[in-house]
This record gives sequence, C-alpha cells and structure tokens, in this order.
Amino acid sequence: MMKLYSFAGAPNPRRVLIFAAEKSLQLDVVNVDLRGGETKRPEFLSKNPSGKIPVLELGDGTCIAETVAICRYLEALAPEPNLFGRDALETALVEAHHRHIEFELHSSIGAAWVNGPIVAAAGLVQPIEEQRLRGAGLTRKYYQRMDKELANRPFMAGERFTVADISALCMIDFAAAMVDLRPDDALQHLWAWHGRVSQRSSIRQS
Ligand SMILES: N[C@@H](CCC(=O)N[C@@H](CS)C(=O)NCC(=O)O)C(=O)O
Repeated sequence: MMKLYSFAGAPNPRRVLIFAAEKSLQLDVVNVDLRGGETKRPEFLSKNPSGKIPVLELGDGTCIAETVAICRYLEALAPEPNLFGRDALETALVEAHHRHIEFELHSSIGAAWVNGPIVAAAGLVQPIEEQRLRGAGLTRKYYQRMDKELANRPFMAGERFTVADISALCMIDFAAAMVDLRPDDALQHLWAWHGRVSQRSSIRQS
C-alpha cells in the first residue's frame, strides 16, 4: 500500500487525505514527529529535500513530495470522481482558482502562522510582527473576496466540487483553529459553502 507521511492537524497532508478518500484510495498513514524535527533529519530529507510533509511513498520506495503533485498522481491512478477538471476550459479554470488559493490565501495564512506565537514558542523562527499582521490582514481580505465569489457559484471553481475546494477548506480550518483567523460570521456565502463541503464524507472523516 502507498504510504503517506503526515501529521495530525497539518493542513497539507489533510488535503491529500481528503483527495484520496474522494477516490476511495487507501493510504497507509505514517505520522512523523514534526515538532521533534523528524522532517529535517537526513532520513526524511532523502524522501523530500524540502523537509516537509506530505510525502507519498510508493511500493518501490519512490517518493513524491508536494501536495498538488501527489494529488495529480492520485487523479491519474483513479480518474473518478474527477477533481482537476474534465475538459480544456474546466481544467484551466480549476487551475486558476486553485493557484489563487495557494499563492494568495495559503501564503497569507502561512505568513500569519510562521510569525505567530505558536511557532515562536517552539523556537523555530524569529517572528516578525509586521509580517504576521500583514498576513492576517491579507487573509481577512481574501475571505471577503471569497464571500463575494461564492455568492455567484456554489463551489470555489464553479458548479461542482474540485481540488480547489479541498485546498481552501483545509487552510481555512487550520487558520480558524491555529492562527486565530476564523472567518467572520457575517461572511454568509463563505459559511454556506463551508457547510456544504463539510458534509462530504471525505471531509467528515478527515
Ligand atoms: N508546498 C508544500 C507545503 C508543505 C508544508 O508546508 N507542509 C507543512 C505541514 S502542513 C510542513 O511540513 N511544515 C514543516 C516545515 O515547514 O518545516 C505542499 O503543498 O506540500
């Protein structure tokens, strides 16, 4: 069985777990000691030189790093249900929305997290308060934009559930639980979408 190097509560491995569950693919989850620095040691770096999870290890020992690369591999193994787009146009639109979520929302939440109190207490990074504030502000702005976009369509990339929804949900849940960035209750379209996607069994069991 394929192994997934993961850590409970970490948003990127969660994206892969949801994606695999959508496709009814079984993964053998190996929990790494993220806080104890396991991902920075030579044995793990030989699997992923970035020292990050998730990593998918195949039966022959081949390792695939990066959430999106892993999800694309799983999509090729199990094409249904389709989560990256069916035709040229839908694939391009899913990609555009997904890249906005990764490069704008994830990076803003990441800046608030990396410069916030939990990471500082762990002594991992010298926090920069201006960067935390900037990340938090950009995250709140992105939530407002999402709320407007979701007033006009049920899912992040259009009329149906895709990888873009998985990526947005995992980051927002992480931001709410760990970074003090829960979206305001007034963002009703965002919350309606959140409720809609959270009912999926792949997400309920993650
Ligand atoms: N671009 C990577 C990001 C992976 C990532 O940041 N993973 C986090 C856990 S959710 C991690 O391993 N953090 C530990 C670190 O950065 O040292 C991906 O999408 O897989």
